[in-house]
Amino acid sequence: MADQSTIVVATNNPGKLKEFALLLPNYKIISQSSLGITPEEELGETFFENSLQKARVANATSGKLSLGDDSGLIVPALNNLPGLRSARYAHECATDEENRLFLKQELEKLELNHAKAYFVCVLVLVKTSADPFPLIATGLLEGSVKTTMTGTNGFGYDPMFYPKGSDLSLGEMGADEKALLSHRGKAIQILKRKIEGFASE
Ligand code: ITT
Repeated sequence: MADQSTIVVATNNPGKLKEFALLLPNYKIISQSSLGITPEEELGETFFENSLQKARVANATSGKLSLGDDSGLIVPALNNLPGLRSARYAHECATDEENRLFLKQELEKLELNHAKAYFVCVLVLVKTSADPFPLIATGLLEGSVKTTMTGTNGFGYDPMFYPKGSDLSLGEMGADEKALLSHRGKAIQILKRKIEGFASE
């Protein structure tokens, strides 16, 4: 039986890793890179497929509970892009800043300075790489993206994203504030309940 108090987070994104350490205080969080696990190309057509693949790859090497996170930003006015391509929107090896500037340009091409948008996070937790019953949790955060960028907190598109009803971008919020309302924060709360339910069965 895998150690239930340690979770290998199958991400190479330091922004995600920090958020998981905050969101899962009762677990020992290990990054896949510290175990020398390298990610595989993301070939799935859904956030779920990619998240499951990440978790399986991490588990195959670590043998520990492994958590995949596939997430992204969806802008309906841009035909739901960047979507699955969020990390690689500007080009294959794009930095967060390049992706933000590319998004700004794509909005400006449509003469928009803001547009409705939402973040999606799909988490998959596996106990073995062939786990027939992975735990799955999804979180959404509705809001809008603006071409003006404010704040330096968080990562990715945070300085451009304004949660519904907020005058602050995610880039202006503290980590605790973002965790309470974010797509990742919501998905983790659901996942925790599933883990607790599973443990008591
Ligand atoms: P891993 O695959 O190693 O986890 P990644 O960054 O490539 O890292 P994804 O394939 O899931 O991860 O791409 C998610 C992208 O979506 C991420 O790089 C950001 O650009 C964006 N994103 C996801 N969650 C975000 C958040 O909370 N705040 C800002 N941008 C976010």
